[in-house]
Amino acid sequence: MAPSPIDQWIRHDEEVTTLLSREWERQTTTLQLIASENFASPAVMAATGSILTNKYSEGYPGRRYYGGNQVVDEVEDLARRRLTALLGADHANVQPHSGANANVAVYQALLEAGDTILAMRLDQGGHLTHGSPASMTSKVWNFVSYGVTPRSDDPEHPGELIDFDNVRALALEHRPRMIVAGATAYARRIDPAPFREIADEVGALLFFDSAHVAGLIAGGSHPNPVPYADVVAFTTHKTLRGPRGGAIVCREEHAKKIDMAVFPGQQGGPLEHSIAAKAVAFKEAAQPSFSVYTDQIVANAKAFATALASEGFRLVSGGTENHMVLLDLREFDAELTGKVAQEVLDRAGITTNRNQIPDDPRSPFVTSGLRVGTAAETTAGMREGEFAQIASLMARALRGRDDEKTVAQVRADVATLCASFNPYASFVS
Ligand code: DSN
Repeated sequence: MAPSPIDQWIRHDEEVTTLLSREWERQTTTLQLIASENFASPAVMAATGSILTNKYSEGYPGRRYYGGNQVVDEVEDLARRRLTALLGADHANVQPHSGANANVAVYQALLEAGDTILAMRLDQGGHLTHGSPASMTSKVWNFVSYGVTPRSDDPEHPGELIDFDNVRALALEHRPRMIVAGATAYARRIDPAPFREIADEVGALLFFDSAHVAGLIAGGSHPNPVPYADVVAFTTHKTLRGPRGGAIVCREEHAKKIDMAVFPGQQGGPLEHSIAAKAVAFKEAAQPSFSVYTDQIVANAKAFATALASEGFRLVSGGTENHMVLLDLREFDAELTGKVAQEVLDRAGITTNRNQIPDDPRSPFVTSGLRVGTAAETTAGMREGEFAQIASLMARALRGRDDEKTVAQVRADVATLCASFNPYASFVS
């Protein structure tokens, strides 16, 4: 088994060392296609594992409830400065432990319990925190949900796109206090301008949840919602390629309320080791090479989508303009569910996640869809040719799913491909 470079620090704990080595092996010998994952840089991982994990620092720079925060204050200030510069925002809060926390903090900061929020429905591409019945958000606020346009098989006029007529009609009918733009399973570019227009028409706040596309925005591959939205929240570990966590940027007028909602509203002590790692990631994302990277993510997704379509998969929304492709499996094989596809692909060394598609007749646990993304393997150096190859590997494994030999052969081919694209090759001496 390949050694993990961090083994040396924990070799006295054999059980954890063994588990980390196994995960190292899994991540570097199989394909990582989960659209919300990426390979963080060694610098990001080093900061995440740094001495800052020892420090309690409830509060904000210059206003802490504990002593000894002179250095931590500088770390957090650096992260905030880098983030406001990266996105051109007035104010940044880098403390949210996750994207879900960040979203709830936004609602808590700017709304009263019971207020109406207009957001995208989970099965149409929205996030759990956009008012899913399973999320606490739906118990506190009154969510009204918009969706996507009906399916269309006309390549000139694709369907399953955000239905702005529906957004506007619902906004006029329900007069929400807030409109949420942003999605978790939507392969098209989300333009903030029409959302702002509708929000202005009904006097609503605009919250852009850019969890998935924050990196594409930072790299300039997608439009920046900051000039349009009152508040923008995101995760730092998806296309942005930082440590696992969340962040919020907002207009100055909302800054105090946002800060109060994150701490003490939602959280206690911030994770300053993660905040240092966020600072590292924001600096990495500000480099010209990051724009090259995010453009490549999108180009790879387009090539992947084309190759998957030629294997017989139906592309939800007719294609992709971001880092993900959402597949409707029913035309490839009417019997194949997302759950089975995910399990077969796992056996073949291809990591994906099942996902509901718009108007999915199957439950969220079974699904008719599969979501794949290109951010991680683009970090590993893969280009359009490799993604075309991956589409063919996926189709082979799924067609031959009842034959263990076929699945094993795909797994071997995946390992061969991954051997040339180890994201940490230069990190392992
Ligand atoms: N919704 C998860 C995802 O996109 O994978 C993250 O919250």
